[in-house]
Amino acid sequence: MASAAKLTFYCSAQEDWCQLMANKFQDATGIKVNMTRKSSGETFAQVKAESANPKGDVWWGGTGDPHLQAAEEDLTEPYVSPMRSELNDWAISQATSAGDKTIGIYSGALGYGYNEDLLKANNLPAPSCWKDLTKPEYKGFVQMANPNSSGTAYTTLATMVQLFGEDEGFQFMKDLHKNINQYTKSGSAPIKAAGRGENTVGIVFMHDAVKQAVSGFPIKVVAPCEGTGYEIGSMSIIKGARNMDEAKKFYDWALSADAQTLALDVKAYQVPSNKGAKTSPSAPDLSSIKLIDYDFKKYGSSAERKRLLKKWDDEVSTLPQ
Ligand code: S7P
Repeated sequence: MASAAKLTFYCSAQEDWCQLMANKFQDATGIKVNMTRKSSGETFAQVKAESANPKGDVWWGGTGDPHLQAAEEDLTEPYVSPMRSELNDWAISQATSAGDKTIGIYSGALGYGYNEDLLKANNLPAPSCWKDLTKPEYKGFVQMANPNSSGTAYTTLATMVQLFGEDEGFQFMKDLHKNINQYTKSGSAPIKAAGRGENTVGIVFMHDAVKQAVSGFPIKVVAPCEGTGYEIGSMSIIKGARNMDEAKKFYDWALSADAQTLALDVKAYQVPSNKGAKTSPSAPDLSSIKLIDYDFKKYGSSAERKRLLKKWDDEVSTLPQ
């Protein structure tokens, strides 16, 4: 008797979005989905650790840099989906730069958000630039994730190096470190904590801050004055996937306009890669934000990602606060 079709789905977007994608794909195809949610850097580490005996089939969501690193390290499988003609150019560039081993599924700008009530209660001025967050009055009021586990935080580190240059970018991270109250595992945790009133400023993707604001929390979203980096959230099929046909079915479905429009059901306000997918009026308008020309090829390369993370571990995380 043939066993039922199944898919092991590694997901690095928000938990509620991961769950929705798993359920809707299962409903649409009858393929039984087993989903695990982990942050981008953590999923990369898992895929690498399992490479001799792969357990996952498809990795959906999370920042593009670790997906590019996985492609370079030959941990993922090339695939050209028939859905590609429906996608924006930036999503296809992500694929072609990685030998078709990954593809863009959404895009979003980095920034931060703050809890307006807590800011007022602590007599703090409203920050509007990256450098504001290094001022002494914000000591203990800022939270970000650890760049080793989190794609959001690695994007932050790579953004500072590109925006200010390596020396000044690392100096920024060191100055910021003095004000950090906690490095979380997950990238969006700092703004969820701010929404709950347990933290004041969270360095996150702007869409993650918007989600808190539209959910009714007193969160103000900031596009920093100096300019900022952005992500191309990506998807990859894991090399040696045990359920390769199902992985390709999921991949094609996840690139469709209907599947990408599901994001709105969970207030995920990234820019979708399918040109026909719906966007929300609440979504940050990327064309009005000062974006750097983020070098995905360089900062998603294995050598550069490893180098920057080691330097952050050695020179920033070990400093006293
Ligand atoms: O789905 C929201 C989002 O911010 O989560 C992804 C993020 O990388 C996952 O969290 P980590 O920072 O912990 O890796 C982003 O790709 C995405 O936009």
